[in-house]
Amino acid sequence: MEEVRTQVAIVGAGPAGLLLGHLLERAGVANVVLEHRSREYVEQRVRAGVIEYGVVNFLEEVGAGERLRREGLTHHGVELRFDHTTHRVALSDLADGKTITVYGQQELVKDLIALRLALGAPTRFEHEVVALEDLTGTTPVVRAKGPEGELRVECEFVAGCDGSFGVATRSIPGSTLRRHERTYPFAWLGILAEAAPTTEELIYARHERGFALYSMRSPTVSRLYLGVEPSETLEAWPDDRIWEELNLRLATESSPNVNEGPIMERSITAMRSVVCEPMRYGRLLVAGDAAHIVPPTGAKGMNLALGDIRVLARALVAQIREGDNRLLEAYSATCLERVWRAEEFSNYMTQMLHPSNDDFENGVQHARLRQVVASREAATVLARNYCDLNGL
Ligand code: RFL
Ligand code: PHB
Repeated sequence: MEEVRTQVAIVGAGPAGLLLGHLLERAGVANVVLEHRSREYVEQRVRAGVIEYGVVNFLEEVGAGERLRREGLTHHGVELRFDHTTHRVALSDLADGKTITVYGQQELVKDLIALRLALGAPTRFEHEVVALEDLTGTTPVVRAKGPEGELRVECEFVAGCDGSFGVATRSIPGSTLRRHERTYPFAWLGILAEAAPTTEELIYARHERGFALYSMRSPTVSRLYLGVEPSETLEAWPDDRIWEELNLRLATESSPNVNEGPIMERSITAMRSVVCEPMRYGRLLVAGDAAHIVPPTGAKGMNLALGDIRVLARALVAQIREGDNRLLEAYSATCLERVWRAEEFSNYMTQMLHPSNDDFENGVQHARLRQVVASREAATVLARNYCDLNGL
């Protein structure tokens, strides 16, 4: 068995774990990243696409935003489509000039891995963490299984950045952990297609047949989603059916069709809201999807994860380098305040845009949508939350 000592053991090389590793490296705090999957796998995993204004600025400030600034697509508005009519929400006008940036999550993951490898920071891909031990003692231990056998990491702190199915939150005793959860009666079927985006801005559509979202990754790649039943399978959705449904749900009189092209990637994701409290247990700190999940309708998941890391990196550096524990003591409460705001916004967007079987609910959805397009105050709240909820 191989044995390693470090100051912070980071479980997971998603956006959260990689950004934490980067910030700790910059501050001279020794750390090891342990990732279950291969480098190729995490660099290809297609997920989020929208990065908030403050998060983009923060990434740039810490030296991780160079390609993001160059290749990311800056958007000043989004469209809300319902009752076969499209309404533009002028995000920048309503949110003090702020914008959002469309940039694939896996591109940010590639950038952070490249920075890490350039600094020679220890990164163990294909190492599955199987146990976290002595979390309430002074020297916690992380045990992992890798291609060459077992690895034992002794550290001062463990950062659980291992996503929603990881080992970190499961290591918090049930008597300490409170889990708040809601499951929605729909899922998203997402595709990535080699097709030039039909529009310049994202379109969130509420149609009687279900939800649809038009997004993109580059001038030649479109990213689209359909709201489907949670029990749906990809086998039931051949390419023709996907395009037909997207066209039906997104059509307006002035733009009746979306650009079609070969589908490069497809998946179905269930929609859930989850908050785990507290986000700390002894010397274990959890961040990102490991601690909370939002339905993707508000585009908040990755932004929240990166927001947690900004708080966590400062707290760990203050504790380890200066012996100051105040930020670490406040870590969970500081994050949860922002997490619940993101949960509220994601829930609001989800409930407003996915038609229901319940007619009362549909009436409420219409009232909400009409309020957003008719009231500058309502649109301002949406725009501010959409562009910069994390306010980094
Ligand atoms: P991740 O990205 O899941 O990374 C966790 C990593 O931990 C590894 N791991 C382990 N490693 C070692 N040992 C173990 N035992 C391990 N168990 C797990 C995993 O392999 C993985 O590499 O979590 P992180 O870093 O917290 O990042 C969170 C984001 O990935 C997530 O919130 C977003 O993708 C959510 N999301 C969106 N967020 C946005 O901000 N904007 C969006 O536009 C947006 N769109 C989306 C989304 C998520 C989606 N899906 C697929 C859930 C659209 C979709 C469809
Ligand atoms: C995406 O581009 O993948 C995307 C955009 C907006 C969302 C969710 C996902 O709300």
